[in-house]
Parts: sequence; C-alpha cells; structure tokens
Amino acid sequence: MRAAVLRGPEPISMEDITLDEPRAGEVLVRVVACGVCHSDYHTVNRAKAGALPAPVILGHEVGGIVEAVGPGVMSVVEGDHVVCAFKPNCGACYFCVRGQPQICERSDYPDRLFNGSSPRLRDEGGNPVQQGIGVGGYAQYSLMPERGVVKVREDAPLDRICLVGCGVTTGVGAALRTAKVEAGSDVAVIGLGGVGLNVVQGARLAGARRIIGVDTVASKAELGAKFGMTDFVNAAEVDAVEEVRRLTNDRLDYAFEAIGLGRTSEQAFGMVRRGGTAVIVGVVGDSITIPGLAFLGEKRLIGSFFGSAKLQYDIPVYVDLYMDGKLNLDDLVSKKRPMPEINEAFADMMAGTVARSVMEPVG
Ligand code: CND
Ligand code: ZN
Repeated sequence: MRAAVLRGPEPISMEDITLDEPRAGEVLVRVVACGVCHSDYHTVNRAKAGALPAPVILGHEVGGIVEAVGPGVMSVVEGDHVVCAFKPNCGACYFCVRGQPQICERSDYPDRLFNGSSPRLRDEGGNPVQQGIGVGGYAQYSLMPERGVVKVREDAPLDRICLVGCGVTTGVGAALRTAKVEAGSDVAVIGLGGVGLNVVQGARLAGARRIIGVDTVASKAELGAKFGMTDFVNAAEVDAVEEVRRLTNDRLDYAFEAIGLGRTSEQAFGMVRRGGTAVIVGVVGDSITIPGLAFLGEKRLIGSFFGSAKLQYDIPVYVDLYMDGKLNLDDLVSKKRPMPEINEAFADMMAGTVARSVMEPVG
C-alpha cells in the first residue's frame, strides 16, 4: 500500500509499505479519510529533534471500511463502515472494569494490538514501521485491534465522521463526560483548533450559558461562533485571564486548555472562580506551576483523556448527533487534501488557518 512515512527531520514522504493479514482479534480497515490532529505534530517535533525511535506512519482520525477480519472477530464484518479509536480498551483490565475504559492500562502505546506483535508493517527494505498513536491512518490501510474499531451507520459521510475518532470525542467528551458541565454554566475554552471547537460544542450541548473562546488567531472569532461560542477573547491583544474574569464578573465555572502548553494551563486555572474547575485537554509537554494556596478556594485542576469516552457507546452517539444536526462537523473540515500533501496540511494547522484538514489516501 502507499503510505506517508515520517523518518526524521526531513518532510514526510510517500512510500510502498507492506502489512500483515489480520490475526486473531484484529481488523484490517481500508482508510477512506483521516483527519489531521495536533497530537501527530508532537511526533513530527520529536523527529525534527532527531529523537524518533523508528519510522512511523502518523494519522489517528480514521473513517474507513472493513476490508478483512481475523479469527474470532465478532463486532464487525467485511464491508462495515467504521471509525477507528486511537485508544482502544481491552474491556477486562482494572480500569475498564471500573468504568474508565479511556485509561485502559493494556492498550498503552505502542502495543495497541494487545498481543505484543507491533509493529506489523514493513518498508521496502523489510524494516519495521510503526503505526503512529496506534492507528497509522495516513495510509491506504490500518491494522487495528477489534476493541479499537467501532461500527457506524452507513449513511454518515466518512470524510466527516472520521473526526469522531479523536477531535470530536476528545473535545465534546471533555465537556460532557470529564467535566460534566451543567446547564447554565459559564465556560471558557483556550485554543480553538479541532479539539477546542469541539469542547465549545460540547458545552453548548450541555446547555452552558456563556461560552468564551480564547485564541491568538483573530479569524477564530467567526469560526467559533459556528459551534456555539458566545464571546471571543484575542489572547494576542489582551491578557486572557483578566479579560475572561472581567467578562464573567469572576464567576467562571469551567476553563478548558486545548493547546498543550504549561502557560495556557496556568491561565485556565487562573481564570476559574473559587470552587471552579480547570480541565487540561491539551497534551502538555512542559510543567504547570500554580499557587498552592488557590486550593483553599476549592479550585480543581483535572485531566481529560480521549473525552473520558466509553468509545463503543459514545462514537455511534456522536455520529447520530451529527446526523441529527446537533453536532457541527461540516465546519470542522476546512480542507480536504490527497495524502501526499500531508506536510502542507501540517503547515496549515500550525498557522491556525484551518479547523481540521482531512486527508484522503491515493494509491
Ligand atoms: P490545533 O493546532 O488545531 O489548535 C490549537 C489552537 O490553539 C489554534 O487555534 C491556535 O491558534 C491556538 N493557540 C496556540 N497558542 C495559543 C495561545 N498562546 N493562546 C491561545 N490560543 C493559542 O490543535 P488541536 O485542536 O488538534 O489539538 C489541541 C491539543 O489537544 C494538542 O495538544 C493535542 O495534542 C491535544 C489532544 C489531546 C487529546 C486528549 O485525549 N487529551 C486528544 N487529542 C488531541
Ligand atoms: Zn488526536
């Protein structure tokens, strides 16, 4: 198959890759569309720093069609439309059984096939190639564990609902499942990319009163409004904490960080009221420093992973909400591009000119 392979500091390029037949409990998915999420870019940054352990195919927001199933697979058959989940759950570990499948301890990367056999892809020289974040979606096919593949309705367009594989579930779930935003709450979202815009629409679904978006790119004012944002704060022009506190009269209930920076995480904590909750959704590579005395005001700082999703239940529900007009996925897809243009898609994301790009395989 043709796939976009990241090898090091140089740009990603297309290569011929071979992959195994699905073994027991595995599903081979033909990729129809794959969204471009910032999480992939953390790996690009590692590669730029010369710290990539092995060649990798990035991309983890896949909508596709089942091509083949391995022995024992019960939940999908060939031809089913599916969304791939970058964090599968085993259904049997301590965390899955206690109702937190989003932090399943058996599916930590890279062994997301649950059988210690990763990687199962090889380049033309016969060398192993990793599936980035467990999916490897910038390719014609992805080999997935059954527990990371969810059957979805066939009338839903795969070039939209692919985004449910990460950004939608992560953002909407952060509001609905992790924070459990109550109707009438005031909410701020720092970072209005593919993830943050979904926190905005999750808060809207929850019935939030005021939803304040914070970004440094002025065009996000118009874009955010399409998802339910009521106010926009341009962090390039004003102090985001002061401005949000002023707008809410110091009564902000929830703040979500959806960028991945220590500084903006500190801002999220700084803008919520006493007893309020700051939720860290971004993948923060540096440290977060907060004044300890703030905890005397019962402020809470919590993490959110994959929208605290019970993915086998949540993914079909989010697809239904889109098909019922209650989630906006159409305005999330700013651009569709053929797979060889992945470097350009990353550049768009870093410039903040797109909500999401969606890549389509060529072969
Ligand atoms: P994307 O790059 O699309 O959006 C980031 C947004 O933040 C852009 O609109 C920027 O303009 C804006 N921004 C950048 N710097 C600032 C700043 N200082 N102040 C205000 N706004 C700023 O990223 P994405 O939406 O794809 O992903 C966001 C983060 O979420 C990223 O860290 C990603 O890795 C993470 C994430 C987490 C999870 C999870 O399960 N927790 C899942 N997927 C992605
Ligand atoms: Zn993602």
